[in-house]
Amino acid sequence: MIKLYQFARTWGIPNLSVFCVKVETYLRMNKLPHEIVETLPLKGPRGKLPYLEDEGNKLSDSRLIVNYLKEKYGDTDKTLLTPEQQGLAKAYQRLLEEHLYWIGMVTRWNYTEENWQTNKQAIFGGLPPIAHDLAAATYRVKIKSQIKGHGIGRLTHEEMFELGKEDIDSLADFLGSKAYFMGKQATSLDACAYGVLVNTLGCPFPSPLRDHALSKQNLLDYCKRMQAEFFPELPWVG
Ligand SMILES: N[C@@H](CCC(=O)N[C@@H](CS)C(=O)NCC(=O)O)C(=O)O
Repeated sequence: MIKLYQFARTWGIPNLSVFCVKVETYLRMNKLPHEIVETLPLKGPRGKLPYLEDEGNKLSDSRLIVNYLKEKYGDTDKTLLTPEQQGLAKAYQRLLEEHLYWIGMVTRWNYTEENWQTNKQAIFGGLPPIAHDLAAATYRVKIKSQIKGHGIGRLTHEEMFELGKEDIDSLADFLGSKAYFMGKQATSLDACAYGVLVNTLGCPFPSPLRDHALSKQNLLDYCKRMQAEFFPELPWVG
């Protein structure tokens, strides 16, 4: 049985990590039986979550995990999408994971004190009190350095949110009135898009990015639809 290692569920959404949501959604979308193991990133092969075990194979990085699952259990994207559509879907995946994701990271780790406390409690709240503060402070230094290394952390918040709003506009325009990002059927891009969008729209992190995303009714409806379809046990909280 496939084992998916990820953060504990919180806030009424599948996961506080966009990459964990992506893999779990992909598994459910493709009806691949699996069990969930709750853990923290340090235990992962690359020090990050999610990671996955399957028949003696231990994989980390959601992109490589999805590639592995496609190769081993079948790739419905290939049957549903033309090569041109596959290229477009890949480009959107990169927008979501390599750009918009990082704006979400700043919003949680280095924006307002209120957001930081919410983030800290969700990730480290399960640890004993002394370990809790120490682990949170150590990780915060590490993530702030990642944010700076990426480059997004070198912009002002105002500049960064302007770029994030462009991403949201692009996603809202591209989705339009379609049921899923690539048309009438869900593809792996939806696993990824839902992961990022539910972590923007469905979480308690006030920001200009979330306000802008909430103003896009089609993105909000999409998130609610995806959650009802693939996580029916989690009623939308928002
Ligand atoms: N490219 C990786 C990114 C995974 C990732 O950054 N996971 C975060 C949680 S969202 C993590 O575990 N971070 C811990 C760290 O950087 O120390 C993937 O697609 O899986």
